[in-house]
Amino acid sequence: MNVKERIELLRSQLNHHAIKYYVYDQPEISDFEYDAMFDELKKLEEEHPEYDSPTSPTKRVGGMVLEKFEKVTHRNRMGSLDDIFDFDAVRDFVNDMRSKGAESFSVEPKIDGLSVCLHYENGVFTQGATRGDGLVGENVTENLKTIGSIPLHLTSPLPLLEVRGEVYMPKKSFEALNEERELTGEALFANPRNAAAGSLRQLDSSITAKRRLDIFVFNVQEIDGVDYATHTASLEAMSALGFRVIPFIKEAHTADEVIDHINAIGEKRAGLPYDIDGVVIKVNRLSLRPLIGENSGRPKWAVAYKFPPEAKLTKLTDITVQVGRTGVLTPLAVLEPVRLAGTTVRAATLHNIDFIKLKDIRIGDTVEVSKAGDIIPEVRRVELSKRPADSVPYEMPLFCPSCGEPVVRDDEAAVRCTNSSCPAQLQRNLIHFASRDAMNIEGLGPAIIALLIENGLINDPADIYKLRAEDVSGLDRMGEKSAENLIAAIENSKKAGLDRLIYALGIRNIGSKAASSLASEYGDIEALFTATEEDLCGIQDFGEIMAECVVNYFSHPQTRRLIDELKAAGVVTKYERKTVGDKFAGLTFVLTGTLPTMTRDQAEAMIVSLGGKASSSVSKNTSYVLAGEKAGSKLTKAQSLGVPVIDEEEFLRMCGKND
Ligand code: 0OX
Repeated sequence: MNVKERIELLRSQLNHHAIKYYVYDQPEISDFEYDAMFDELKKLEEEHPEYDSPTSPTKRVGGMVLEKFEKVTHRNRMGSLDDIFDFDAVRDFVNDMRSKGAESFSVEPKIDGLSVCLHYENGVFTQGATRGDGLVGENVTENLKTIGSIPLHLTSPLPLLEVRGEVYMPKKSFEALNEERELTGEALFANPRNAAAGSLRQLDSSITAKRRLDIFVFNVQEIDGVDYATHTASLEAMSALGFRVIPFIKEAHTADEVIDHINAIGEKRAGLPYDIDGVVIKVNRLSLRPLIGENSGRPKWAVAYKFPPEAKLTKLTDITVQVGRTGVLTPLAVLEPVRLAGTTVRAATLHNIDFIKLKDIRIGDTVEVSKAGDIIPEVRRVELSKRPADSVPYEMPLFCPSCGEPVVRDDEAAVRCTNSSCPAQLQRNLIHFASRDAMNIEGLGPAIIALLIENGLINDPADIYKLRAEDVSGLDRMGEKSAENLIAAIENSKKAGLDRLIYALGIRNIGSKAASSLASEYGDIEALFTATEEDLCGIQDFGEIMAECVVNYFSHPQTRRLIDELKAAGVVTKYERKTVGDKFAGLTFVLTGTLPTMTRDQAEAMIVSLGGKASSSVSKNTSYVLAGEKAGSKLTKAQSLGVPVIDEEEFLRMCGKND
């Protein structure tokens, strides 16, 4: 057997075993044997790049890094379903469909993930795309290849096949991923669906490969050369072709049978290793679909019955009040712990006093809690029959629970502590001021800030710049070295720049993007003291509320004092365009592939700092394409347009780093 034949044999055996393992859960060989075949194939492919194939099983580990996802116009519209919420609506749907000739229905779980379509030519997986708006989605082929249960080669070489399915993250993988992210300090995903969507939209497919996604196929979008009479028959055929097909699908003939199966699926729901949020009911006979038709992309021959959110009764033992950064007091229900949709719920937000009054929620009540969108716990209603006789309506505290100063009620439902030096507010303000996207003072986290406030060392952000190493080193758990490091970080933050400073001030409704716009438009913090709402509304993406918040903030005498003190401490309050030279003035660079020593951000920062521009697409106006390993289509385009292509070494020379 020659090398080419050996490679082909290994590929076809690995494809066969992947289907047995991932799709049918019936492995025929051990992991060890699979790995040995995989390693042999990988080695042969490395030695013989001439036999490379985009659908080799070795491509499943990812590694292709894209600049952005290409848009894909779907051959077949990826319609969305109308939702229904009760069994009367199920009966109406069944009766309506019967009047249009339907004699049977398929009933299947609705997987809570994201919809994709998979395109096969001559049995080979050629393209996979997200649903997008149903007409145009994104090409996520490389990422989909990392999902073991998506066959790269079908068991039969059909000329053309397009199927649709739901990509999801199993509950266990979701929990493990979030645990890992908690350890590394990354933001947690709210639910498995968001985690699956975030994972499938990674430009680096090796990240997707690590995320353990899976798929269930639930519809044949297009097929050449074969006709199936029913949806259930088409899915059986898809299973034989190597797809992992939606489970617990059942054919039902009457509304009662449909409802029985909805209930049966509902009973399985909590025990399933993945999330489902309802049941899809489809007219089973495929020839009826075009006759029944659709309503702007919503098929009339199918509906999604959505499960009611899980709700449980529990006792509300207390109402506590939190003071936010802007002084708003938020009431929080303290609950007797209760298991809900996979987690233990101990507290739920009560939003504001109007919410409490509307539902007449009282301490000691038994309340029904559910998870809104199955994520955030919410008090839905009070079980009045269980209300203690001596209960009294709840009133918000008249004094701030943190500083004891009187609170005021806004025209909105919000109750606010207006004491600008309230410790709870002050602490949150300072945490924000020092945070990474604001002044980025490394080492000045919540614990140290709390200590500094407790010890009377800081009362406002300007006090940070008055700290000396000896003040800090005396604090609990603070050695001399860490004190010095902290003072150095504080010193360094003075140069953070006007954009970060404005964001750090914590002006209501001004996020980091708005702060950047203010910095570049006004150039100097002083100019903001005289800016009018009218001027501010002229800034792109600025609305009246934002403008009002800025004017209001800069009209306070405390703001004047704070800014004067920050200036006196040497904090930069003028906008400095971050350039250190103009070598690259007028030049546009496009980056592609992975550079040997620099990250993309570093290279882009260097280009901008030397007065150049970094762009994402190659055109005849591109001055240079900076290409690294695995450079993609941009490199080809640069070559075809005659744009000079440089590598990292050349680039560093141009920057003046290598001479
Ligand atoms: C699901 C799911 C979604 C799409 C094509 C015909 C109607 N999330 O599990 N959609 C459909 O069917 C739609 N079926 C499903 N099982």
